[in-house]
Amino acid sequence: MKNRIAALAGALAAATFISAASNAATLDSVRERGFINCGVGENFPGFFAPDSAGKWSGLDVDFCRALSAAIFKDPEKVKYLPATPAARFAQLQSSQVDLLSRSVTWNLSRDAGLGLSFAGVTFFDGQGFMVRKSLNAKSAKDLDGATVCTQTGTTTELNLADYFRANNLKYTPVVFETTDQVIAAYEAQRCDVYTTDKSTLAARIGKMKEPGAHVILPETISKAANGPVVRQNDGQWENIARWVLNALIAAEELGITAANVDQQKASNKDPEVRRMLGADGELGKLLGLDKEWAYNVVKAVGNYGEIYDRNLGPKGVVPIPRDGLNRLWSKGGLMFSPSFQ
Ligand SMILES: N[C@@H](CCC(=O)N[C@@H](CS)C(=O)NCC(=O)O)C(=O)O
Repeated sequence: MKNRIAALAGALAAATFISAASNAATLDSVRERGFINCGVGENFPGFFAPDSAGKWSGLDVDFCRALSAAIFKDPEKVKYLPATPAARFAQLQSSQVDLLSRSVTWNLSRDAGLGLSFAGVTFFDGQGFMVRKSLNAKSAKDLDGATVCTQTGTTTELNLADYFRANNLKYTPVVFETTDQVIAAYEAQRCDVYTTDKSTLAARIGKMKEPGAHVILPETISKAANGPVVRQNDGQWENIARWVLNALIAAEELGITAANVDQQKASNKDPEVRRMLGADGELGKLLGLDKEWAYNVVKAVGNYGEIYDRNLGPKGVVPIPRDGLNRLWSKGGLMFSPSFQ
């Protein structure tokens, strides 16, 4: 506990120092450098993972590719820098990366306590529990007295404590720094339960040594709004990240895809589409970008729905049905973009 308080105090001190010391124009340094430093995690297929040639892909990776297209007209001007969940905020605060795009859950203490700003939500998730079937647990309420493996520096750890406390259940946490360590410990039966965001559980269950021996319990114990995060000291960069995400969502709402964006730009008469794609007006200027920034985003990576399908759709590496909060607002979900006016 003492260590954790010291770590939080350190992080807060670092954040204060950064806000006071610089009003960094991140866009300028990114342009000068010629690429974005995108903070990701080590390996989370469907969201961020390198292949054997070191090429990164995933939903969170596609967000950095979209940002790169908005700035450089090229989605590949990105360097991916992995860090563990415990190390990621210091990585951003100390400017080793320009943003984190890697399943970071938005909460008050991160938003207001670490000198950071969340640009929006790329994936709505929630925490769950995986157990061996032989444990015979049908519900999280059956886990009284369990040992639970989880990852340090995460909201997972905090939600776990909250849930067991709220339900008057006892547990013993077994905590590791990386996902691979957590899974190895769970597979070696050092704990009864593996807990993290349900998307990760879904991604991992099929890759266990004996996939059929495990089950994900029905409860979802948290609201995890995960999205890109930037430092709080640079409003322009924050706006760019926010509006690149909005452009991805708005493009899906408006039926604009990578395949039809040229035709939409040339012939769609809808004033919002024309402003967004740079056929009319100068919205890009307000972000420090050129007229065609959003056109370049959609042309390079597609809209939010296309990104979702590529990574998490039936043919993606980790199929996660898009049947809940991650749908567009018009289809009963929470994905919504303010207007391009
Ligand atoms: N979303 C939670 C959990 C984050 C988390 O545990 N992320 C895992 C995957 S869900 C991760 O980054 N794993 C890759 C790694 O260990 O580098 C948070 O923001 O605290």
